[in-house]
Amino acid sequence: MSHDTEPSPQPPEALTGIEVGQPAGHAAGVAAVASSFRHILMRSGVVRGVEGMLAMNQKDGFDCPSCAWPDPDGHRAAFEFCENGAKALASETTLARVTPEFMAEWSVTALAEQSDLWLDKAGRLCEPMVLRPGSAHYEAISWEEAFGLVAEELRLLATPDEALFYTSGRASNEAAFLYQLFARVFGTNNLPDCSNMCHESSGAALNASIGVGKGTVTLEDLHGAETILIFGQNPGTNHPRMLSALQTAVRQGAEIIAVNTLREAGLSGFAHPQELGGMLGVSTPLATQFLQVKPNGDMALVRGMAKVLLEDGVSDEDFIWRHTEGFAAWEAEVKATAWEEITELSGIAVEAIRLAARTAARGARKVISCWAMGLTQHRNAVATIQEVVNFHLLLGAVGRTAAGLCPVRGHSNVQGDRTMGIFEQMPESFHDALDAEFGFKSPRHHGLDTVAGILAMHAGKIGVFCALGGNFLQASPDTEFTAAALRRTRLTVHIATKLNRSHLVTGKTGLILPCLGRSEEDLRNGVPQFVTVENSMSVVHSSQGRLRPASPLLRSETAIVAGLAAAVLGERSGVRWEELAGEYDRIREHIERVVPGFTNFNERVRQPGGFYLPNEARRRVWRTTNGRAQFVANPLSAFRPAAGQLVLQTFRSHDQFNTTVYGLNDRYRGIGNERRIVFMNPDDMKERGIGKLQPVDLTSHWHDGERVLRRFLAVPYEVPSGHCAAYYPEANALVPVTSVAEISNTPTSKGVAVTIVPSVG
Ligand SMILES: Nc1nc2c(c(=O)[nH]1)N[C@H]1C(S)=C(S)[C@@H](COP(=O)(O)OP(=O)(O)OC[C@H]3O[C@@H](n4cnc5c(=O)[nH]c(N)nc54)[C@H](O)[C@@H]3O)O[C@H]1N2
Ligand SMILES: Nc1nc2c(c(=O)[nH]1)N[C@H]1C(S)=C(S)[C@@H](COP(=O)(O)OP(=O)(O)OC[C@H]3O[C@@H](n4cnc5c(=O)[nH]c(N)nc54)[C@H](O)[C@@H]3O)O[C@H]1N2
Ligand SMILES: [Mo]
Repeated sequence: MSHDTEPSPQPPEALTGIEVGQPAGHAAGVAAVASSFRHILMRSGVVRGVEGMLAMNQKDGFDCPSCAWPDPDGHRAAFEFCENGAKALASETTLARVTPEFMAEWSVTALAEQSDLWLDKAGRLCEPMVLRPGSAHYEAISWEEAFGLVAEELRLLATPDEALFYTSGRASNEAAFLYQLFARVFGTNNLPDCSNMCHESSGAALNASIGVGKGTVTLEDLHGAETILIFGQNPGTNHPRMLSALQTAVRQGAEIIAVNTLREAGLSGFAHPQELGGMLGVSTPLATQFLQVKPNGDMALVRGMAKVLLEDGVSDEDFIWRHTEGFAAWEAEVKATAWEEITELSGIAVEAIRLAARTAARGARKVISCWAMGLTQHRNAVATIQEVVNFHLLLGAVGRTAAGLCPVRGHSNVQGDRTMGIFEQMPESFHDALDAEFGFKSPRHHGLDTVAGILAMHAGKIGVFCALGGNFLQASPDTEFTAAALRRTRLTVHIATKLNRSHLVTGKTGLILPCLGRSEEDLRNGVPQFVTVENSMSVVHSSQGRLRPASPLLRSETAIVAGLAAAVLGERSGVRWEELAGEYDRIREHIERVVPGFTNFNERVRQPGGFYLPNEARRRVWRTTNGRAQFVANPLSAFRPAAGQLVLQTFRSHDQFNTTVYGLNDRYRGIGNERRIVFMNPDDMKERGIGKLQPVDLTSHWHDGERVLRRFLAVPYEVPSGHCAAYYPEANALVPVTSVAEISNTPTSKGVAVTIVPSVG
């Protein structure tokens, strides 16, 4: 490494002055409205901010760059967004700029000493910039020279598999489709993505169980459900618009059962910020049953619920007979599981498990299960999700109106990117269609996912790392290890809107290629283009930015990918890259012929609101190996660390979008002005001689050694004894890179064994 001092991969350790109050009893209300406007007005200015807010999530506007929750099919409010969507928009439409002059002033080492919040506030990236070998500063570079540099480095590789092409889930369908095509024509399936760290476990579980890796319900289904189970999810913060859907369901008689290790505000109640009562703080109670599970106790809980129904003799025999396989083996497994084991692992009493199971089995058994990272980021995540599916199959609650499975996605287009082929192991049928369309032979051997990619970089096997969005360093586990891995490459390339820590920990050479954001107008040859995205419920719709770009030198993601591909592949491919990037309809014509479900794509996506992709499991057609939905009999498990250790989960505050930190508050949990904290059970604190707000050191334990984070503040909180929680990305350094979920290879960000002791000095 040629820089004088290596920039630190960690944010600085300074504490900022914590304020601790009471956790909130419900989400949203007028505080959410006030917070939305504060963020927008402070960062984007009045005109740009309000213009942006009026176009967001409208049928002719752009898709909110925050989460993947769907928009209503019918009527939409004038402001169809939430507090955190407003923060995402404010961050994108900020008036601050990161220019070459800014970079001349700030060395990479000096930038690395700033916090993630500071880096985001530095503003929008304005023109391509390069960090040359041995240089301490980024400097301007022309687009053509930048593309040439990437081409040169890629040509130097011994094999195409020495390149890694990462994608974050905000990329549009069009950009993602071109990007995977570029990687595959180049000759590799090394297409890791953020999904590898997110809902990969859901995809793996659902594919094996019901033959499709996506959810099976629509917003209408949710409105009509009788029972909604919400596992391991904090919708008040991460999917605020889900709360309006839950409110509608509750008003129509649904009962909500929340399963979480913490009593999150958004699960308890919701004051709709766009209703008068809500503004005044009148909240609709949401969950009527709150099951505070032990960390990773969900599989035991769901098994218990199934055991209750089997003991009650409740099942949908006809459905099981016609549609499923494996029932007998699973039934035997459930019956053989002792109640003591179930209550011990779940931490929930038999009576509460009975009530939950019988609630789900009442009425017409219109049951929907929603889940997010509290299930997917554990060692046995795939088995846990399959137990949820088993429970639904028992009740015949899949592929029926108002019943089904609902993995709630994170990034606004993470599901679409996968549909477009961003995956290191796409099925044979996709490759065949791609090859036929473009007249080449795509590589068939599987590529590297995120964790495998980090290990390969660390072993010196990767020369070029390229990222379409995201913040790979801060999103990945094991921050120090991942930093060392990135530094072993020759070139790191980031197509990005905002400066982040991944841009400061580079290969020998580092490149930043700045792109347009969702909210901005994308003119190609003078004609405004739109892109498309797919939400969490498989609706594909258009997204068209309206605002003036942050800088005239920005290019769209699609144009940048095409530019890279043209420079790298030139005559080698028959693909007319520049022509495709000149008119996105042409890209969509290719998508239509390669990806199932996109017939008449250009026409249908121009219909207001877009269209639903076909989902065969919804129609009870099962694309599994034997054409039936599978009961999968996994042995019961739960992650239990050694004596004296606690299970740490790393989660989001209310003031962040993944690695982008908008502020230092976590309003619903009563935290002000600090992120370096660990939420602990008061008894666990007492046992360790730790007082309120005392600085503590956290050590994670793994077979390859220990990882330590110093000087976090201990906050007493209502977490089950044996559990604790700290914020992502600050705590990522504790997550061992090889601690992953079985099958899905997802880092176990919600299940890390730690010890906590008072800091000395
Ligand atoms: N504003 C905002 N919106 C976002 C994001 C953001 O950062 N900010 N991120 C987006 C992305 S990419 C994603 S994937 C989603 C993430 O959405 P969430 O999954 O809601 O995100 P987390 O903050 O990781 O919250 C995990 C929840 O699971 C609970 N939990 C932890 N362990 C367990 C367990 O073992 N069992 C159970 N039952 N519960 C457990 C935690 O207490 C917490 O409530 O949100 C998306 N939307
Ligand atoms: N410990 C721990 N680690 C986790 C998680 C956890 O719960 N705990 N969650 C995991 C999850 S669920 C996910 S999804 C990943 C997220 O991983 P990533 O998707 O890699 O991370 P983000 O923070 O969403 O990426 C933010 C960056 O994206 C860029 N960006 C923003 N908008 C755009 C755009 O429109 N185009 C382009 N090209 N770039 C843009 C900006 O430069 C910004 O800094 O992190 C994972 N990591
Ligand atoms: Mo995610």
